[in-house]
Amino acid sequence: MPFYLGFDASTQSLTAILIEVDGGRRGVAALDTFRYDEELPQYGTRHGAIRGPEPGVVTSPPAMWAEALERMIARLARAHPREVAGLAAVAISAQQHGSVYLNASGAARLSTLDPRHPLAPQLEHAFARPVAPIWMDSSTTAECEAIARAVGGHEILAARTGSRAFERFTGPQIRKWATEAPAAYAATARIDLVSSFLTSLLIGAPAPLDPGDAAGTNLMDLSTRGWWPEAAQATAVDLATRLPAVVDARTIAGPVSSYWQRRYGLPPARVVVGTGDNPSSLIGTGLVTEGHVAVSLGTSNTLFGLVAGTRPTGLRDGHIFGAPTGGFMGLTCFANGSLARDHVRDRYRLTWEGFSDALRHTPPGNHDALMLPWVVPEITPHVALAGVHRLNLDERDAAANVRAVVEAQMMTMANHTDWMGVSIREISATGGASANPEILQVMADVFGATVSRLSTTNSACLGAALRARHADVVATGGADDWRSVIAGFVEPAGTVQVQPSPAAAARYVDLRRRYTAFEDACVSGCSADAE
Ligand code: ADP
Ligand code: XUL
Repeated sequence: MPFYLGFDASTQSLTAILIEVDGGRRGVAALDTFRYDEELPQYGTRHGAIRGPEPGVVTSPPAMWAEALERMIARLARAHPREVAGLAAVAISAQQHGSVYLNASGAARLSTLDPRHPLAPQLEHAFARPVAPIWMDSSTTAECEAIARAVGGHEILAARTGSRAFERFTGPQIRKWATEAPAAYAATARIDLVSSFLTSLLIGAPAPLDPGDAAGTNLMDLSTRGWWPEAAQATAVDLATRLPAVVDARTIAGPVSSYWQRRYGLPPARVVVGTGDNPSSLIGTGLVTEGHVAVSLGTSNTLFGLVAGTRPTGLRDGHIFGAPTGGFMGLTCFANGSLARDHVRDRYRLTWEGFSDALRHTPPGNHDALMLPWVVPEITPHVALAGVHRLNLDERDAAANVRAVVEAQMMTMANHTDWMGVSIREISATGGASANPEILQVMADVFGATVSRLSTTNSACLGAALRARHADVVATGGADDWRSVIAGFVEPAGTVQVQPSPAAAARYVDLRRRYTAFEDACVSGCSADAE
């Protein structure tokens, strides 16, 4: 009986899901997760990352991801030997934009890993840069401007690559490092994204990238789905030779390497090219046709869905990425997701139950009290300096602050995703906070849309397992049919639905305008009280 394995290496944790498909019988055979802070404390991360030393700099140790992958595989092999032995295919989903810098011996080491020894110590000298800047880094404003200038402006960059230059995108991150540490850059043989790094470890060879993750670099030409030479030149010397190839998202990168076969008894299962967590979530939320959107409430909040592939000009917000289904997806990302919700919960010493109570006992619209919850620098809208701003909101009123943070997140998401041109009537919710029905009620009311909570909160991980299944079917001569791949895993039957209240939805029409005015005022220099 074939089993398929998906991993999601997110900001704070690594999750694995094993699914089984036997004709019409489909199910989840295993689900396991662990948090980096708790299980690998020796790396010194907080919420999976390390901040500083300079303002805006946020990195993670790539060796931690490698060790996490090995520990997870060891756990799965121990707890589910039969399923692991029956593995047909595997795929990685990973946080987007983060970059891993391997030196020449590191790149060569991939194929000579010794199965008698653990992975991480064998990679000790593999990195030309010991840390990986991640999507939360906001330290590259100067590099964004330099790259945009060199290619003829942000609009030209956006038309080619799907995005204006963004601080967290890999191109600006590479440019900063190549400028600051030219010798170490010269000693870099290969620059991976997190997805291709982990896929390389699985196959024991340099792995390619898919157009979903590659589009998160400001370097990929959407029309050719290959690197755009002008952008590469504008970013760093001889960059193209250091980047993985971009291939179709259904490509089999290789078999599981002999390291995993010998050390943990894995079969030589097919490993599909990896992708970012958002493209992977597109599959895991079942968005294989246009017209629906999903909202992921994870460390970041994201709203995404399939789009026609063009991007209106003149916009600051949003991105176009390649979609795993072969077309394009639109996405808008908000940095202040669970960090902002956690901040408010902790500040008022609440449990999630208390947080939900506060939402239940406060009215939609919150008596016009507003909060801009920028606990960390914000991506959408662009805000370089973190700060929590309040309007008509008493800082001592815990319940009002809880409602304010959730309403703010939903209103800013609704306001900044008009550009996708999708009339939002139905939303699939995923990510850690989608487990909270009171939060989903605010989402339904603000968007005036039905919100479906999927049975899995980790759709990125499920999406990885489903991508593995899809690529395996195609590789063995089967039909390229996404609907049949997701059937039984992402079904309306397995969801909980939250309906908008018409009175509450009407309340937000006006409040969204006020929120925009408050947000605009603060983006251009806020005078309100900041925490
Ligand atoms: P990521 O994948 O980005 O690491 P997750 O999607 O796993 O993040 O979400 C983790 C977050 O989910 C936690 O930080 C927490 O804020 C949030 N979370 C978990 N349970 C609840 C709940 N009942 N209500 C609100 N938020 C929750
Ligand atoms: C998307 C983005 C985040 C990360 C982490 O552009 O930056 O969603 O992928 O989840």
